[in-house]
Amino acid sequence: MWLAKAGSPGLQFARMTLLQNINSPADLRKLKIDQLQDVAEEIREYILETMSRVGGHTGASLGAVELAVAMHYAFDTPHDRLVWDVGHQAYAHKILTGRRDSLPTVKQYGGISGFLRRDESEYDTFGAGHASTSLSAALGMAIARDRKSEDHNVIALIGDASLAGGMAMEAINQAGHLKTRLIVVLNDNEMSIAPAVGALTGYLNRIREAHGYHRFKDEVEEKLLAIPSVGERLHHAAKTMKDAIAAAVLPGALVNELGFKYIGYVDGHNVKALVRAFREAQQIKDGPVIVHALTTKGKGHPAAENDYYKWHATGPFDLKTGKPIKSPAKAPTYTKVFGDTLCELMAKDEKIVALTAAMPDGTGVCEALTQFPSRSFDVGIAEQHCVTFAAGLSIEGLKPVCAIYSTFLQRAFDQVIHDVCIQDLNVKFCLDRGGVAGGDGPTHHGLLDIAYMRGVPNMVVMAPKDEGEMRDMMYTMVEHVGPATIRYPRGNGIGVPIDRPPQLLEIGKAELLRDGGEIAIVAYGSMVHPALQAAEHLAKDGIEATVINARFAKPLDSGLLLALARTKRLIVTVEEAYLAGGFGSAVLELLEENGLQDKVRVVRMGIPDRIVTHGDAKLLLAKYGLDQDGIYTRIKEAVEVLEDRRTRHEKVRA
Ligand SMILES: Cc1ncc(C[n+]2csc(CCOP(=O)(O)OP(=O)(O)O)c2C)c(N)n1
Repeated sequence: MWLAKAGSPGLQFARMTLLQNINSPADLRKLKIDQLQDVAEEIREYILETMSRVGGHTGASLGAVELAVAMHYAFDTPHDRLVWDVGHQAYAHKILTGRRDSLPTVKQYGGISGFLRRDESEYDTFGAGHASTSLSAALGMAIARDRKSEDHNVIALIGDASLAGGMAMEAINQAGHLKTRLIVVLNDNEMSIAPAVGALTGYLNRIREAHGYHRFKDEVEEKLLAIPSVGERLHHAAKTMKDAIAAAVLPGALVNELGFKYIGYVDGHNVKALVRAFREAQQIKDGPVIVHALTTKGKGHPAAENDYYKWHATGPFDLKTGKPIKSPAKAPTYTKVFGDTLCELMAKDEKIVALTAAMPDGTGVCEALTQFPSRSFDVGIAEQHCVTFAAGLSIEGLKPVCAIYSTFLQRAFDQVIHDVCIQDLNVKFCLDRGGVAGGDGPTHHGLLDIAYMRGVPNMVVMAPKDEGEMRDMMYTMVEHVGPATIRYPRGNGIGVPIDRPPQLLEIGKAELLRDGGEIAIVAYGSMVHPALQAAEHLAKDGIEATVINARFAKPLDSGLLLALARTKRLIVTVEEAYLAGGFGSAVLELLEENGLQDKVRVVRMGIPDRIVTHGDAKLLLAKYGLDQDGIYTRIKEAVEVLEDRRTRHEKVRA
């Protein structure tokens, strides 16, 4: 069968000769081992063809195709528990586990998730999206298995960059100590999203470089076995010696000293070799084992293999050339404005240091890494370390700027409190993807940062209304002494001029954008412009509204807000974040502290207490009323309630 795909610019068909009959891993296991490489090829073609139209984690998933095929073949999934780290590389796993035909819906509203979700499939044994969680979860499952006297395998698949994450290291420490039966599959492609960094990467590279040694020892073994009569004995002696050498030269401390057995390394694109290695791993019952597979990110597309950095994740692209298909952007992204402004500020102030935790492109720090290599650091997937490292830098008088996605900083909450704010250190946090992240979904939405940052003493918390104000805030942030946070959304700015030098803003001062009427809309960050548009729409209906750009969630502009509370009938707060503990909560707290909670009606607009799914960000925001129309409608409703009350009140008085 050939699956026809409408509108695809390059290859129009994905071959599905074998794949069409694989609706579950049980179907895969009915095939002969010799057919598996073909299955992998079909999957690869299908992923490429689909991603060229819808975009996704193309490079990462292309690199793990054979791993997925071999794991589902060698293990009895879902009885054997397969835990994927991050889950961005798991498209082949999705295809093999009943989601083949849904792949074109990946990351779209109502479609399948781009990561792993327990509610999506029984084969997604552990939900993921953030890195370095698989080993801890798998170890927990393995210990539970042992306690229940069950016998299934527990397998964690983890990338080389995620393995260097703190949690993974902590799990290795415990697994080696407990000697629990656990299989760790290391998907080693020498890459994070950017090239992997750190000492562990150097160590894995040394194992790769021992390739020559491996080949040599295999050849010697074969030759010894071929010698008649004494061959077996010589081979045994040599094997013992060889194992001793291997132990010393190859996997080294990580495995030998920490109690892991090591199988490897294996060509991660050779399904047969992988199946063999996994079967060998299943025989190891007395402790944890690492199967070290070498893979190539983007495997199977020349453009992706040549530039696997850019191909980690892609939008739609031309299948033949690999060139991205993009609609021209009207304005630069917030990420780009951040990266450029950071460099501008770094050029003027030598104390500024730029930090990213494995997201140089995603955060825009790549520019600083190029222009100021001695003052810029990619610390790897290590948000907690990043924050405390920044704390150390600031103690010695530097001004570290941590550029971290809002969702990933969640992991370093204690470091923000304990290592930065309690000591009132001069560390700056720039939170990209503050708000609804779109297709990446629940694990990637940045909806909590207002709450988690404003709750910590000493922290200044702000959000710009557009990319121009973002530049002002960045300047204000580096001039301010003490911890400060800026959050900004994913995607493009709104197209305001950004060529004037950034201005210093007064900390805790809001901006009055429109004045009049009995209603005040107090909007925060990305919601300011939709609020202004809603006010214009309301004005056409004869309803005047004051619009405030709050700028700061902490400290609040209490003078202005209290004045509004005394003079307006309705205050509407709007934010792209969870309502619980968010900006609107801060306004309510202020009113309560000043005894004004009954003076004015307050309506808070934001995200209610539920998990927000994946999908187009605009669509998701509209769903929660967080766009011009939603704000307009909510205010109209609130005004009607107020009018009703007023009429009733007047009737009673009459
Ligand atoms: C805590 C956390 N920080 C950052 C990220 C962003 N991220 C997604 S995949 C990835 C790279 C993972 O590299 P590796 O584990 O080697 O897998 P590969 O993509 O190379 O297959 C990063 C940094 C994340 N998902 N979670």
